[in-house]
Amino acid sequence: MALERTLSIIKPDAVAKNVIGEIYSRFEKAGLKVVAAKMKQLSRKEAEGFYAVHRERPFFNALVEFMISGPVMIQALEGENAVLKNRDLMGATDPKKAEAGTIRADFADSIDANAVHGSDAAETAAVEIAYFFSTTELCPR
Ligand code: RTP
Ligand code: MG
Repeated sequence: MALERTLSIIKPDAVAKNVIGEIYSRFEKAGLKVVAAKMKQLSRKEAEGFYAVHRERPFFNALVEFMISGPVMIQALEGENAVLKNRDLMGATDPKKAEAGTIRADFADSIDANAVHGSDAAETAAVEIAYFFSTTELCPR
């Protein structure tokens, strides 16, 4: 088992629903620790840069518009197998397909407004954490 870090974003829909605490509680119950956090209104440039891998996808513009539609809560989480653990807590991208009891099943309304982001691999997690947090903003390992 590896102690890992992953990047999580509570998206504008979930922030607007006032469920930051409920989502943090799920991280805590699963043994994931918050090692950095900030609330932020993303600029268009920041959102486009963050989701740059999806630039050519048909949903890119809608995704960026949604991500800048209100403030987001961004956190780096640490724990055993943090990347996969967080993806399990999140559930499937489309909340209609998300397993009962997952964050997306419980709080998301659609594939566009789907409550949370989570890194999909350890390598992308490192890039995504560095995208939002400087080393001095992260708890030391
Ligand atoms: P995320 O990156 O936000 O954690 O979501 P994910 O890994 O579950 O899904 P990904 O394939 O990375 O897609 C990023 C976000 O784009 C939107 N999307 N829309 N309409 C569509 O077919 C579609 N596919 C993806 C979703 O909001 C997804 O979270
Ligand atoms: Mg993704």
